[in-house]
Amino acid sequence: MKRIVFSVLLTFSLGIIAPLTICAAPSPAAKVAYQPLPKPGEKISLDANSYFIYGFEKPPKLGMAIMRVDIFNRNGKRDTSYVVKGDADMPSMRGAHGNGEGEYSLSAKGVYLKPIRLVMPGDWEVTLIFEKNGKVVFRGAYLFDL
Ligand SMILES: [Cu+2]
Repeated sequence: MKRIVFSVLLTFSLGIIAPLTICAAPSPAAKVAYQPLPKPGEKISLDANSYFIYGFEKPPKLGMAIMRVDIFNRNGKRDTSYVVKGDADMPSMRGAHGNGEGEYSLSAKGVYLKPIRLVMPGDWEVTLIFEKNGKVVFRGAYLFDL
């Protein structure tokens, strides 16, 4: 008799707890919004004072590719005061190839660079996150087919 009561209680409490847990978790879509980026090579406004240009160093193919970001002030001078981060993943298999929001390294010439592993042909998304003084000022996503 005790066992039956226990299992009834267990079923009851699981039924209550499970939906609460699901509701408490934020949905991935609501987390952050990425602005769709125009095609590589175009000037994209970052904030009132600066813009950036992004693109692969060479046309991307399977394997390693280098993503490059150049940031300039409105007066045309290179701006290296930002922190650039980002990931690369396949939207159709979200999470399968992502490596987290890795930081771009700044070259001696002031170019932001990051190696990106393109391990499969198909749809890809490269995200770019720009931070200034510890705050995110821009999030963009570049979608392309490999
Ligand atoms: Cu894949």
